[in-house]
Amino acid sequence: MGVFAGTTAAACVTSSLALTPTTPFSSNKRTTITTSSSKCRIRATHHQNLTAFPSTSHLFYAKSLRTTKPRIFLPHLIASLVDQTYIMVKPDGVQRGVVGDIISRFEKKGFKLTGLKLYQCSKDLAEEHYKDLKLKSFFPKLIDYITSGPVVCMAWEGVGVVASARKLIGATDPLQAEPGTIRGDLAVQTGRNIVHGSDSPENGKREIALWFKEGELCEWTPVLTPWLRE
Ligand code: IDP
Ligand code: MG
Repeated sequence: MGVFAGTTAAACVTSSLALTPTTPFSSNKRTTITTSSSKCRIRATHHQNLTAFPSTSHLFYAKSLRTTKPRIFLPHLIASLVDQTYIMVKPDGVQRGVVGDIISRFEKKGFKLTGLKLYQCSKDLAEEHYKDLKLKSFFPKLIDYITSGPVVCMAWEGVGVVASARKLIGATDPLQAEPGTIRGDLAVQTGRNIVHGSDSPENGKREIALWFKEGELCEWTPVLTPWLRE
């Protein structure tokens, strides 16, 4: 019984430690642990030490526990810094089976996916999307390439997402793209560079509006948000 209770208490302490990265549980002298049969109850005078965040976290800062001046948290200012970008896996990326890899890189980075679809685009849509390149000699071939098979259309959201996505994608010419970037890792030629990313926040908005219909985008709050931004 004693061994069992001790083991249970240790397990509870261990799990509390795992949730307390900045404030070690063992350093809180006013914390008491009581065990009864197979159940373990932990009572702490400073409950914040049992949470996943330090006690002064602006996210989980209980009014009754305030001892110091709270930090200023202005979510509307963060919201005004949030950009959207249009990312598209081109037909060669779909054919080569790297869609999952490409999506995964943006997910792992910490951006928020707000729109996703497999889509066979028309010539008109491809020409509108690339209208700035209309006078380039490669334009007809580019339109043939983009309309040669389905593409994967994505809308991603986040602070600095436009510039960061361009870095994740790498240079237009895959042979110039740094290893570690999508084009640097997965492609060898400009005419088959497997992915598109908007080049400015304005174009991000324009391209998302061009490729997605109303109702195809989702507003949601990832549960990982507090683990990505303080
Ligand atoms: P980006 O995709 O890196 O933004 P842009 O200059 O906007 O590059 O060109 C759009 C796309 O047009 C490129 O991703 C590529 O697919 C194609 N492209 C650009 N330059 C050439 C070229 O010299 N030959 C063939 N295709 C090109
Ligand atoms: Mg471009």
